Amino acid sequence: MMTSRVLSGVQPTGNLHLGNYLGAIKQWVDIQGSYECLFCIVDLHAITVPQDPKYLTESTLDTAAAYIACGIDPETSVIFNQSRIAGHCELAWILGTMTPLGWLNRMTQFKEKAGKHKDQSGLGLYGYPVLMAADILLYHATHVPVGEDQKQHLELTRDIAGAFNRQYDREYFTLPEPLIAGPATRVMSLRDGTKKMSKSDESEYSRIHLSDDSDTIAKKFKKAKSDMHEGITHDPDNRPEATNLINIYAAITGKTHEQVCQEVESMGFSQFKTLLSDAVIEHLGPITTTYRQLTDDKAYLQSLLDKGAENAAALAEKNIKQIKEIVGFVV
Ligand code: AQP
Repeated sequence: MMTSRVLSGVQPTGNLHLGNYLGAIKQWVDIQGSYECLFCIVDLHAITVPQDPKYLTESTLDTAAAYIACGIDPETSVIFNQSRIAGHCELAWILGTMTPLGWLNRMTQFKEKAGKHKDQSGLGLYGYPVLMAADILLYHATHVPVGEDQKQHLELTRDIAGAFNRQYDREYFTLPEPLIAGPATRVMSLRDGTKKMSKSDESEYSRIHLSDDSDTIAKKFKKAKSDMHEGITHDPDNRPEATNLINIYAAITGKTHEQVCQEVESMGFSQFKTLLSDAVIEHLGPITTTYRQLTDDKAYLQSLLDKGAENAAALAEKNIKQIKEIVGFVV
């Protein structure tokens, strides 16, 4: 029987936020007992926009700490950083040769990140989705838990896997399934309910960091954008900010949207924000404490990534050899 294997990752581009946690890492924790799991720190993706080398190193170790603090068990899941495994780049090149430019031109993340400066953007940023396809296919992952923003890249991964299978006339790659679950698959900025919460937003008040202390979390929710409507209702089209706060509250408390809506419909924003920030502080408290302890122990984090790279390499090397043989390379 084929192994059900999960691969997912986060870029070490700064402090992780509530969107990374609710959209991705919390889902990883929930499913880690049901799949063979590989959780990657995607440093090759991170350098598709310029990074300070010292900060990248620190951020990579901190991301490993965050994974464990959130509840990933390093004894049963493989935690590693992408650049240690040469197969990611090797497979990305092979897959790039069968990815039509038309497919890449449709990718909204590139359009958003490159903005008006498309011609000045690097080839790496443009080819980001091909590298992501390689990350997943290198390990023959069957399931990929991600936030809603990565759905389009996952669809492209399936298309690229299909292109490889057609080109070499065999069902070599299984098409991976996205796992986009929970009530907060797309957490929005606290300053603008129509914009994704992200590490690169200029405003610190747009996001809650996993390392924020209680006072900071309370302050950020207090300043979160609200609207002029009565009560609190889930209405994505007309009330993006209220809807976002409801989604966060549901995901943090494990309640359904319906339960939350009943609980908060007659509240004003101020009362609801206090309820929400108390719930988030209580949930994140133990995560933040463990995270701070772990980030102080660089030697442990380094040894964890060494062991993870060894385990990931065992799988990757076997698979990339097979792939090269299919392509016709002398190995
Ligand atoms: N706002 C979000 N809501 C739900 N899930 C999210 N993810 C990211 N943001 C949200 C999920 O987290 C995983 C890692 O994504 P990433 O490393 O690309 O995180 P990011 O914060 O989007 O990174 P950046 O560099 O800050 O990106 P931009 O340039 O958008 O600002 C993925 O599973 C993602 O779905």
